[in-house]
Parts: sequence; C-alpha cells; structure tokens
Amino acid sequence: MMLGMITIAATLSSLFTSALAHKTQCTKKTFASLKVKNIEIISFNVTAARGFSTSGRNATGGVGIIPDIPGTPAPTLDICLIVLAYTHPGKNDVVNTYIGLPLDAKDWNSRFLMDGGGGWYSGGESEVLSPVLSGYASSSTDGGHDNTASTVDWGLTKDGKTNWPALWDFSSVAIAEAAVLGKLATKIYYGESPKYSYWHGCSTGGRQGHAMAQLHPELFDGIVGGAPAVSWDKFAAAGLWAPFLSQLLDTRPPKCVLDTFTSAATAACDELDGVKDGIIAYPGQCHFKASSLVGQTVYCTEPDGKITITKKMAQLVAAIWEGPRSSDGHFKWYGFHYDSSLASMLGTTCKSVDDCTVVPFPIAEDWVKVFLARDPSFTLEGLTRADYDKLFRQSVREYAPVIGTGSVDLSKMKKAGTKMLAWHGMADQLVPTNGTVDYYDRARNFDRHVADYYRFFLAPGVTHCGFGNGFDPSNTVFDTLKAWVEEAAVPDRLEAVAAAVSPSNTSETRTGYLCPYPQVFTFIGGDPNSPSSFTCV
Ligand SMILES: *[C@@H]1O[C@H](CO)[C@@H](O)[C@H](O)[C@H]1NC(C)=O
Ligand SMILES: *[C@@H]1O[C@H](CO)[C@@H](O)[C@H](O)[C@H]1NC(C)=O
Ligand SMILES: *[C@@H]1O[C@H](CO)[C@@H](O)[C@H](O)[C@H]1NC(C)=O
Ligand SMILES: *[C@@H]1O[C@H](CO)[C@@H](O)[C@H](O)[C@H]1NC(C)=O
Ligand SMILES: [Ca+2]
Repeated sequence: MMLGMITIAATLSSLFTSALAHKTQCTKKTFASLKVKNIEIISFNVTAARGFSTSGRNATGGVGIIPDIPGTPAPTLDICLIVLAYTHPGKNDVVNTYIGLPLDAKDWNSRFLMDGGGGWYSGGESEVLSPVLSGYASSSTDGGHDNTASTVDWGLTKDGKTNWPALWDFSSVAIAEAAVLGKLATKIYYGESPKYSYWHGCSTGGRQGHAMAQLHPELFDGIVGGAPAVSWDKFAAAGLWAPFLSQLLDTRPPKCVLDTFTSAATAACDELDGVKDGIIAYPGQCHFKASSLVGQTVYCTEPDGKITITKKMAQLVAAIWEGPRSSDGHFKWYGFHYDSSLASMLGTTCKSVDDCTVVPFPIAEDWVKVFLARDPSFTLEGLTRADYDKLFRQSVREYAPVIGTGSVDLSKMKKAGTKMLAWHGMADQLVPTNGTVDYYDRARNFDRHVADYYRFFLAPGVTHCGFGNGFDPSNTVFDTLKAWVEEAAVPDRLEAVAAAVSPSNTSETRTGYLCPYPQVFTFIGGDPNSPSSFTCV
C-alpha cells in the first residue's frame, strides 16, 4: 500500500516535472527577451535538434575538442542551439555568438561551461558542442570576426587604421557578453540559473580566461587558464624576434639544424633534475652554450643534405633561448626553454639545406603587419634593431590596455569568490613559459594571499597546451578546479601524466603530482615511474 502510494506520488511528480520542462520550448519565442545592454541584435535563430552530429568538428583551436576517432561514429547530441548576430551600435562590428543547451532538462547538469579558443580563433559553434555533450549549458563567440577571414580583413578598417572595436570584441568584450547571454538563456530555458559557471581554455583560451578573471570574475565560479597568452602586447611582438634576427644575421637554418641544438642542449641538461627522461625540469641550472656546436656537421633528410653549423646559427639559437633584448641589451621578453622545439618560432621552407625561406610564427607576423605597421605588405626585410625596438615599444604602448591582459589586480575576483587555476608547459614552443611565471610573480606581489583563489602549476616537459614527454595535466586540471569550487578541495597538487622512463614496468605512462608555484616539482630518488619519487620543494 505504502509502496503503491509512493509509486503514484513519484509518477505524478515526474509528470509534473516533464510538464514544466515542456512549458519552455526551444523556440525563438522563448528566447525573445535574450539581450544584454549596448547591443543591437541583427538576427537570431533557435534550433531544436536531436541526434545532432559532432562529426568533423574537431578542427578548432578550442579545448573542448571532440575528436573524430576513425572507425567510431561521431557522438551525437540533443541540443537547443541559439545563434545570434549582433552589433554594438556606432561601432560597425558584427559578433556571432552561439549558445548550446542540453535539449532535455534531465540532461542538464545544472552547470554552465565556456571553452576557450586558440590563436586568432575566439570560439564558435564547435566550442558549445563539447560542453553540451557533457551535460553543460554553454556559449561561445567568434569574438567579432569571421574565423575564416584573414587578420588583415578584420584587423584594419578600410582606411587602414586599427579596427579597435573588433580588437576589443576579440580581447574581452564579446566574451563577457557571450557569458551573460549564455547564462541568461540557461535561466530562461530551465527556469533556474546555473549552480556553477566555468571557463576552460588554453593559449588564447587561457588569455581569455585571465581576461575574465581580471574584468568580469563575477560571471564565473571557476576558471582554467592554460598556457595563457597573457601580456599579449609583449608576447606577440616577441614572436617576431626569431625571424627578425634570422634576417638580420642573414642565416636561415633548416629544422634539422635547429633540432640538433635542441637535442644537444637536452642531452646536456636532462639529468640536472636527477632523471634522464628527456625533460629539463631545472632550466635555470642549464648553461648549455649554443656556440659549442659551431663546426659540427648535421646530416639532414628533409631536405636531404649535410650542413655545417655556423657561428651565426649558434648566435641565432642562443638569442631565441635568451629572448628579445633591445639594441642596448635590455630585457624585453622571455625566451624559450632548451627542450622546446625551435622550429615553431623559426619555421622554414627549404629547397636545399642551405636555401631556406623563413616562415614567421603567424600570430607574430599578423601582429606586426596588421596592428603595428598597419601595412599588409610589410616584411621584415631591412628592419634594423632600432626599428624592432620601436615596434616593440609601440606594441606595449598602444595595445597593453586593450589586449595585454597583464593586470594583476584580481581584487574583483577575490571578492567574487572565483577560483582560477593556471598551468604552463615548460617545453612550450609558442608562448614562453616564463610569461606566466612573470604574471604570477606580479600577482603574488600584489596580494600575498593570492594562492587562496589563484594557483599556478608549471608542467615540466609539456609542449604548448599539452603533449611532449610530460608531465601533462591537461586532462585533470578542469576536474581539479571543479573540486576546488564545489567541494572546497584546495589544489595542493595537480595530477599529471608523463611518458614512462625505461626501464619501466609495463605501463607506457607514469603519473606525477605537479606543485603550486613557487614550489618546485622535485625528484627525491627512487623509481622515476613512481609518483612518490617526486615531491614539492
Ligand atoms: C578530426 O581528427 C581526426 C583524428 O583524430 C582526423 O582524422 C580528422 O580529419 C579530423 N577532422 C577534421 C575535420 O579536421
Ligand atoms: C538565421 O537564419 C537566417 C535564414 O537561414 C540566416 O539568413 C541568418 O543569417 C541566420 N542568423 C544567424 C545569426 O545565424
Ligand atoms: C625562467 O625563469 C626561471 C626562474 O623562475 C629561470 O630559471 C629560467 O632560466 C627562465 N627561463 C627563461 C627562458 O627565461
Ligand atoms: C607502473 O608504475 C606506475 C607508476 O609508478 C604504477 O602506478 C603502476 O601500478 C605500475 N604498474 C605495474 C604493472 O607495476
Ligand atoms: Ca630530466
């Protein structure tokens, strides 16, 4: 009898819930009130889709990538997808923003999550699919420019000036609006606001996360900012250092030569940290001299041929490791660690080993052409050290306030109770690791209690946003953040995975627990494949 009554009550309540869920339809009418201040909606579409395929949607710079696994059907989802095009009146911009909501309320995990972009790519439809697949409500934005357009097309106005509104949209404005719109749509659709709201991004996505932490922390309970391109004004100008010096020194070494430097330095400094694993965990103790390879012959396969390492090549490599310096020797920005591949900053296409053309890091090349020189035909040819210094100064002066994302005043975030985790691979070949060390050091100076709400983990041996020999935390960092936000589990360690060291047990990987900076992940002896052989010092 009792049981029967409970069953009836349960049935009634589920009928009631589904009736409620049906009251809010995934239609245009439902979302008619969707708006934030200062925008004018150009058009918006709402699509209720079942079995929406995620196939072929992994070609993005976002973190929430849904890989197409060969031989496996792509996952499908039931989604309420809202696409808005809007403008800021008077700014002559167009922002496309995407909101994804699990179509059935029962599939919603009561949370909101935004995945960040990469490079010039702010985000797009793909970035909402992955969160929705995991039960989150989500939003993303193209940041005010068409992702297929070249940077010249959106970065300059017709009369050749910086397109400031578009740059502001990309740097922070459209991102914060996407968060507001996405959270508002969530409330309209499910009748309640998300219990927790998160940001998860790396590279540009890490910078976007830091921008939200600095400017709009109240929109998020937790933020992951991996390998953040913070201090963008300096980072982007610094990316030109290698190609600039290459033309100045008139030397264009092919990748096989650059790799020879990386291998030699890694071999020389690998064991300074106590473990021979191809990882340089103590770069500060490495004093490898690039000049020690002068005269060595390198046998290359791509392109085929042999080439002798010259003094100029060694000078160039030493300067990339050191980082940009002004013509009078002053520090401008950080270089790269010895175990980072050099060919990303100094790409080449070669006809033969001694006939190569340099292909600059595209972000830096666009930065100087579009935003500094404001001349799409600009080349590095003939650029002097004084010219480079001037471009660097211009970058800082004009752009730090817009896209620098270098402010360490996180007091709004502290007040909002938002938590942030940053991490950075020490073998990052695109965004110098020490740019984040610099940021965190300044944040610690600003507030000595910063670790209460913002922590940073260095990841030895990890390349840009993941991979490399390890220790890669990219698969655990988000759950670690969530546990900090939702269960007050303070992250004193960050689980990471690295390639096993041979001779190892049967596993191909090993686990390590990274340390919150300024603590250092330190080998204390024993089996390097065992997590207990490392500690935080
Ligand atoms: C997605 O990734 C798979 C490998 O995981 C690749 O084969 C496929 O071409 C990618 N799809 C796109 C559209 O890039
Ligand atoms: C909405 O759909 C119409 C018709 O297909 C299209 O012209 C318009 O560009 C769409 N708007 C957005 C924001 O996608
Ligand atoms: C980065 O900073 C550390 C100290 O925190 C130093 O040991 C290392 O040499 C620096 N690397 C570069 C490339 O500046
Ligand atoms: C291999 O080493 C890892 C890390 O120490 C450990 O977790 C795992 O249990 C070991 N596996 C075997 C088969 O011994
Ligand atoms: Ca090592």
